[in-house]
Amino acid sequence: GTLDLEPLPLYYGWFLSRKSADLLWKAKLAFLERLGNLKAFRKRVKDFGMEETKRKINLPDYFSHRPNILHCTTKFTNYGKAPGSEQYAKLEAVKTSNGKAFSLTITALFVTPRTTGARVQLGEQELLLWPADAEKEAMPSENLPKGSRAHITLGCAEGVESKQTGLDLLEFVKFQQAGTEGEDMGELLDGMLHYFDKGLWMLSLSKKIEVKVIFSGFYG
Ligand code: ACK
Repeated sequence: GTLDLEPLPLYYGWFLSRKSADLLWKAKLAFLERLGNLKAFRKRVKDFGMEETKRKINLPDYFSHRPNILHCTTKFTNYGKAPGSEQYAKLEAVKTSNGKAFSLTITALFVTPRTTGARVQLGEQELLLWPADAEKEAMPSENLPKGSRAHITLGCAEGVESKQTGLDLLEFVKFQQAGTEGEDMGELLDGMLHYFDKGLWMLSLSKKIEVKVIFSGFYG
């Protein structure tokens, strides 16, 4: 018919399989436990609103808002109210990918005073589902690579919305684009820990984590 009554979802994204979500959750907990116990971290917690301490910092508690389902948002459509929603929903890639399985590559875990998340490296197939303006929308004055906002939110501090995780990731990307890799803090678990300014910590994984996901809309 002429009326398009199909409602748009709250957002589109890749949803982790139960097994992959468990795996990533464990990696996150191990990272937070180790980071919170690291002297270098305990000395640099001003931006987290804390005082330098000799005691272990409970980061899992600090990031008290935990997502129910682990996912990587591609497009926040807000039931069609967000700009560009209709166009996105009409993309050939979006229509044909609904319910399809993908594999996502996680290259790093990060912590900021606001959020903790996983950095996702998108391949060619995945980039077809990535909105052209995702990075520009977040940082209009920057020219950041397509897909550089891709992330999985793993936790937010009290009073912080999960949308912040992608914005925080772009803060790291901005540093890296400017040729700053951060201060080398040595090896931690299965990766190299780097400290950037203002409470930004990134663990670059030496062994990337592959997660199984399904692309679909989330209606809430
Ligand atoms: O953790 P996230 O990527 O951040 O997943 C959730 C999901 O959509 C449902 O809320 C993300 N989100 C919320 N608002 C926006 C927005 N304006 N732009 C991009 N992503 C958003 C949020």
